[in-house]
Amino acid sequence: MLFMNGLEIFFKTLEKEKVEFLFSPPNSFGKQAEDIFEKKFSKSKYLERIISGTEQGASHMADGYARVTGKPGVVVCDSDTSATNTITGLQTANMDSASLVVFVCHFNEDKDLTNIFEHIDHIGISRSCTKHNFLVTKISDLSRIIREALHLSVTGRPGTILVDISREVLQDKESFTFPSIDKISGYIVPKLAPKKDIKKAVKLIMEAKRPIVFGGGGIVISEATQALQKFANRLKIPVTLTLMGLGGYPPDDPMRVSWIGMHGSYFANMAVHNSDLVICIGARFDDRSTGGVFDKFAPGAKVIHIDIDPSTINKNIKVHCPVVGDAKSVITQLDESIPLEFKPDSNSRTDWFEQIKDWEANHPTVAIQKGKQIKTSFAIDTISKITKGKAVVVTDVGQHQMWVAQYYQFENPRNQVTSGGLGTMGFGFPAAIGAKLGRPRDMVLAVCGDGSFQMNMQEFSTAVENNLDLKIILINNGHHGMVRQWQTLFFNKNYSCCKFDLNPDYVKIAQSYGAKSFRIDSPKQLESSIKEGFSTKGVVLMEIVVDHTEMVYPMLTPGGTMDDMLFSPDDPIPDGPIPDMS
Ligand SMILES: Cc1ncc(C[n+]2csc(CCOP(=O)(O)OP(=O)(O)O)c2C)c(N)n1
Ligand SMILES: [Mg+2]
Repeated sequence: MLFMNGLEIFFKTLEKEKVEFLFSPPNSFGKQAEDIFEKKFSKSKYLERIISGTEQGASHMADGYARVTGKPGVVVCDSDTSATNTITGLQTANMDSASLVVFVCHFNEDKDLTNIFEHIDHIGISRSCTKHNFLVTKISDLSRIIREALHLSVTGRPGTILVDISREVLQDKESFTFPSIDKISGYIVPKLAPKKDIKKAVKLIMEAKRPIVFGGGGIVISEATQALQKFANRLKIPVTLTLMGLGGYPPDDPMRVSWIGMHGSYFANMAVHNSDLVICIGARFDDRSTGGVFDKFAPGAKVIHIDIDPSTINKNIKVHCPVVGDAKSVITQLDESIPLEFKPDSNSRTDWFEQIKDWEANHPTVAIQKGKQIKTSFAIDTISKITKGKAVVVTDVGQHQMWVAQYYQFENPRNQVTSGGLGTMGFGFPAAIGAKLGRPRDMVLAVCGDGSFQMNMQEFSTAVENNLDLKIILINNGHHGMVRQWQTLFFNKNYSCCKFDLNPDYVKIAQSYGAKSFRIDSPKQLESSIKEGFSTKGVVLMEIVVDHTEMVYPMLTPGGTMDDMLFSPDDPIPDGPIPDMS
């Protein structure tokens, strides 16, 4: 029998689970764990340590890795402020159903329940930003709990897990086993939906004249793209996507109808609003994708809601037909349950598609470059064309994020990485580092706002030290552009605190970390300069100086419904309370 101490069991279990990377800041293991790691695991083909600048950075890196690979991203940190710094990362990942596992190890003296210096209740703090959390107080539980944590993070609706491991456990000795975790008590992952729900959904689908699929991140997570293409093309059902669903359905498929939401396309929002059947798959009807006026959502439509997580159903929107199950399995069940000879009524479908085309013709989504200053929309459109929509694009939060969603034509699932649920500024750069580590052969771009970038730009050291071939597009509008947009539209142009009086020299900052960098400020040179940056090896920052007055349109009118959009500053703003921007 092989006796090991808890520290060894900890690393050994992660190694046997084939965890590729351990994300953590420097010195986070403490002396004894460093020694064990160095002696026994530093040559492992797994467990490569990625040293970040901060724990928040580490958690976004692990999150980015998880989103582009579908595997759990792992952070290891000490039990002090190291752990509290991961909370933003945990909530960011959890709101977007990303698989992040944070191991809080009491590497040094035990601060548990003693109320001494640096004592923290990790379980209490992390409860609301995790899918589940564990406190490990017995060494005999350690290996099993690690395995369960990793398993829980990627199964069902993926999410975040925090595991708090006491000092005693890490010091104790025990025989090492790699316990099986076939069943976790009380944890059921639905796959197939009950037949009666499928039957009800099938009836609604066969009767519908103006159906639409409202596809969310669940399509990407369950790898349902092909099943959905087959289903939608056969039954002639248009497919629109939420922000988190982008990449989940190809842009050139004949059924695709752009994307929906606050800055989604007019015609996609109109199609949802005027449909008679919304088939929501793996989305949660949040206010950014629906406008937030839940009682007036698609007023003439019945709603089928397919989701693996029953708690999302009937939360915001009253649903006529709930279907709990895995998106890909349920789409296949529906497809197989609709008789092969069934054909949707061709007149009503032709009218429906023509109507959507008319709406598109009224307000198409096109990027126009006018004037001497670069428009961000045009820059993103140019990048989409250069990369043919095939790059992994990781964004920060703000106007640039919305222009990426509008103009980057994501061809493939798991290629769009963005903080949709929490809107975490500072997410983009570290998440792009994790994404590049997870997908080393693919082109990875970080598209960052200048405000967001300043929140985590210390992570340059990780990108450069790991020789990543990572391209950073820094959109410099000298402002918190999204804040400025809201102040322009809704706060009488009271431009308070949105302009950077001191915007640093990003080219010099990048160079001081050993990255390559240059500035682009002329529309004429935009394309050639970006191509040059893309063909330069290593970490390359391209700072694009843009017109700070450009605004993201269209935009759902705050407090309005999905058919009520603004297209220019001249459009009248309705009276009434303005919802929160962030
Ligand atoms: C950590 C954090 N703080 C504040 C906000 C509120 N907020 C949302 S967008 C935004 C401005 C973003 O500025 P920038 O990164 O420069 O992007 P831009 O809008 O200019 O493209 C702010 C302050 C947030 N989402 N996250
Ligand atoms: Mg900005």
